[in-house]
Amino acid sequence: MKRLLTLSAALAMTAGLALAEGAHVMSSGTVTKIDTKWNKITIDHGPLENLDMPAMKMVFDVANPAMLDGLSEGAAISFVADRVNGKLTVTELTK
Ligand SMILES: [Cu+2]
Repeated sequence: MKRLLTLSAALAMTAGLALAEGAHVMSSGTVTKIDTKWNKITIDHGPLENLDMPAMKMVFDVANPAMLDGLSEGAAISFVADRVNGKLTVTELTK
């Protein structure tokens, strides 16, 4: 019985980790504008679950200017957006 309890505790921990990982899920969008001078990107994005935001077109800061390298307007991307110092910022981006 004790072993069973230990196992269920381990399962509960795993579920908790899965939830935390879920908040990190990639969102999809289309790049509509790239601003390398101010390190901003405009994305026509689908719903952002972690930010509780519906689909829309909006401007984000980018966490790292290198994320804009090789990116072109009209590109379909997967990305993670989060609030960094109160600003909506793209923290991960893949083409
Ligand atoms: Cu938005």
